[in-house]
Amino acid sequence: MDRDSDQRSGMRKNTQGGKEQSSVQRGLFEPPRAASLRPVSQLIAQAARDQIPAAITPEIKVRAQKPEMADAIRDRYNFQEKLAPLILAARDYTLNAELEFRLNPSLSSLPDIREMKNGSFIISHLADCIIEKRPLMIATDFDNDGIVSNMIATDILKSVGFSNLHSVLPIRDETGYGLSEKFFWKQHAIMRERFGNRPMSLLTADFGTTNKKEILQAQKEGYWVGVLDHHHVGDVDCPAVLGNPGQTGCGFEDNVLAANGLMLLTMFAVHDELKRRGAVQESMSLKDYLVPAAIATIADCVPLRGASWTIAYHGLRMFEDSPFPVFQEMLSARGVRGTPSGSDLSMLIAPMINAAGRLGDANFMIEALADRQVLSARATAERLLSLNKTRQDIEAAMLQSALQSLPKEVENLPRFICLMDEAFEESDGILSGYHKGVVGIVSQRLVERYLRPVVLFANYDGEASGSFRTVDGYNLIANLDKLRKHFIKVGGHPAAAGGTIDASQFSKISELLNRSVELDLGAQYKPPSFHVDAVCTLRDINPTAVRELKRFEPFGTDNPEPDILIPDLFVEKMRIFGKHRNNLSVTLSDGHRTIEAVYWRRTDMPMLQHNNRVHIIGTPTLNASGETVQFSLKTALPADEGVGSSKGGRV
Ligand SMILES: [Mn+2]
Repeated sequence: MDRDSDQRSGMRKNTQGGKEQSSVQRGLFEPPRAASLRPVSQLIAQAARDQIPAAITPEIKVRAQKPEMADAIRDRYNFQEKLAPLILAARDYTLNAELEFRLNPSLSSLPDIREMKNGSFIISHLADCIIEKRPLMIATDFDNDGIVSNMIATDILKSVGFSNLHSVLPIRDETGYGLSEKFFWKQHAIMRERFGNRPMSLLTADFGTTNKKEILQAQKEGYWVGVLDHHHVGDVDCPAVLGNPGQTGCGFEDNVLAANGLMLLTMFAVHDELKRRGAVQESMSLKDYLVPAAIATIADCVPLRGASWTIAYHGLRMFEDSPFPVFQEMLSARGVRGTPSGSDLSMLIAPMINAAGRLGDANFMIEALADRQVLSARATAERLLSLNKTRQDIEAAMLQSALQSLPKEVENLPRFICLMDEAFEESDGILSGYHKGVVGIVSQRLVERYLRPVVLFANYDGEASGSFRTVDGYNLIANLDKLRKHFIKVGGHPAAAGGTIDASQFSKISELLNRSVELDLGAQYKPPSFHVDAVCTLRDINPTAVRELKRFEPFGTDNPEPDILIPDLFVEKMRIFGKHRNNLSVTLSDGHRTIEAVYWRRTDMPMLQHNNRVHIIGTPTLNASGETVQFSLKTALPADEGVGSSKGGRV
């Protein structure tokens, strides 16, 4: 599962330089222009090109405000301004251990992986392998979580002098996702070539839970197989030594860790075990790996609580002390200097790491992320920047094409948006079709816009790979599990999943998916609720107040970005910016102060018209200098409209 993003660094350049002057002259509401593109279906007339259903506004609810608790939090934790304490109090934090853990999680609170079911078996087996120099293959997913899992394991095993190691990621276009049979046989041949007929081990991470057939095959070839995974277990019995907190009788750390966190704790424990057995002398610093682990943890959208929170919190704060310069170089390549924010990790760096596996062979990343040389790390960052740009171009073209293939009126949108197109193709600079490495991101964009579950399938020669995303209230993997027999394969998490179908079954499957949404969420469409943490004025949103929000960064699942409602502002100016002309910048005023708000990847907000009075909802952030407050806009409402409170009243 992963989350990807966009051109935030573009904001920093464009909002300060004179570069966007030209876009103002080109006209305000020019439709976003993707790289050259072609409609999904030739049946869609050119004239209808930009008639796409309007974005849906969620139902806005303001959380009950608790000013007294906010004051208590402010005093106890020395906040200067009231904004952060107000938000924490509205989120039901009180002066208890939960708040203490949110604001000061201790690294010593990280759990011992031996408490995980099969944790001790995996650790002692790996320690045996290393001491006896037995060949070991580590195979992980090609997304951020999988790449970082492999990088951590490989770097630590190298540091203890273990060389009988084959670290590998699948290549999407060659063997597809995960531990496929094709992938296993290919890697097995490499292992045989290198190590002959010696007994071998295979450790997978971020996949493996559902690969019963392939694991049995590997065991038949003499492998010991261990799996570190957090994907949905379902009712397939995994014949490997399974380290998956989601399995029956486990629940390790409340199942919040992504594969990279499981791998980090495992390798730390293996190192410990080697030391205990006298095989290594020096200690290992777990802290060295917290930066990549934090990025992959946030990118994988796991709940940011328990050990996931400890990793994400400390990784963000250790950024400048990382022994691996590539992360700093990636940030520089995106135009950001100095200490990153949590969203710099998720919106700028994580997509660059993901781009490699989306578009091709990401195997170079296992070593490139662990590179300790600045110059070569800089070259890696440049390479990833360029891959990410290509991914953005493909995404923009696919999104445009997907939008045009939807019914024109929002009332006619299906409850579960299911789209399929032919495999992605580029010829003479024209991008067409769906790229199977990018379908997930575009599904996510459609979820954000239409607030309902979405799947996009890319049809490669009759077999279509799909990526599912959803909204709160509709559990993907639970519902897909019930439709399992209609899929060639399917797996994932409650909020994101992947599946392969026979393309001829597409209509049937979309019908079944639509029916399952109606069963779950009712026959009538209701937009999901959006919770506002606090109602503030422009005066409350000063740089100190916004800086204090950083005390509970990074934001993500279970620790959402602070969402604030600022009532009654006038729209002063607007402009569209960005390479794909898909971001909208708005200057708003309360008559005394102004604020610049940015609507990322969207330009259609009918409320935002010159001189309109609006309530805005979104997240305040600081610009690069840290002195100016900007506002990342989620939505805007006409100022004469009241807003519901979480308790049912109006404010
Ligand atoms: Mn994962």
